[in-house]
Amino acid sequence: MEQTLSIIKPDAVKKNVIGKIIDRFESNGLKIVAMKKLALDKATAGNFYAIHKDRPFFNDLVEFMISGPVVVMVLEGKNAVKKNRELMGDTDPKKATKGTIRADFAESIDANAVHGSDSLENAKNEIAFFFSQTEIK
Ligand code: IDP
Ligand code: MG
Repeated sequence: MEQTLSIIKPDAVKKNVIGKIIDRFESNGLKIVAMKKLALDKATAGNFYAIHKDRPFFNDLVEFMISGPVVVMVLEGKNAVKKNRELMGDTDPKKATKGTIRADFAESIDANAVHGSDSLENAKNEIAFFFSQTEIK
């Protein structure tokens, strides 16, 4: 069993598709073992995406992530990290395979509906960034 961090980003929350996105996870063998809805502040969003701080899109990414509430979840299942990335689809929704979350619910590379950890090591760090062990059941 693996755990990974998922975030439903502000664009998808605004579109009222939280339930539809969660259904993709639950229908594909991923269990929600922790979940909260919150509004990120600039410092928190910047720290979460610190790995991208030198990329040209960093400021836009942070502004986007604080533009509205997000839903942060820990997903658990077999090969959860890879499974979640498959369900999400390509970073650019225009390149994402039909039937993936980003192809179906996202508009653009900056407003792309979901975040998902890209490795088991990053998943552990990202889960610890948002949740204490007692919040994961
Ligand atoms: P990922 O979310 O598929 O893992 P990353 O490369 O880790 O993609 O980038 C993090 C986020 O930064 C993306 O989900 C997207 O919102 C934003 N992003 C990535 N590349 C670009 C870009 O070229 N232009 C604008 N935003 C981008
Ligand atoms: Mg990434």
